[in-house]
Amino acid sequence: MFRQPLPNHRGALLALAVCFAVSPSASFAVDAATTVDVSKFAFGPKEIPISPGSTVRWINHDEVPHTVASAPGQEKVIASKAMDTDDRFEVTFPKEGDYAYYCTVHPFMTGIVHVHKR
Ligand SMILES: [Cu+2]
Repeated sequence: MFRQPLPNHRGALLALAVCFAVSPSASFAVDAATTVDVSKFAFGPKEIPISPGSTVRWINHDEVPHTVASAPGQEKVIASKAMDTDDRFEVTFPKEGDYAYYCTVHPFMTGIVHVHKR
């Protein structure tokens, strides 16, 4: 039958309220996705600084497919499929850290996402 999802939902709301109460200056940007252009076999900008909870959007402008993948040895936070021309791929980064990534088709293409509170 129909199960009420209320308790979980309530918990999430409470957690959100607590966040706001504890750090009123924290930025809860609403879809302020930072765009990285994949163009001429490079990520631009190569390094991007964002706040925790922000989203990065990669857009492939090249005529060849590229991927976006966490660098070897890194937690696999970033893992796109092959992106054709004009394809987009997004990742939201909830945790602080430096996320190095590369294109698995062209490993010389590298970039890094710096997720830090500011
Ligand atoms: Cu590539």
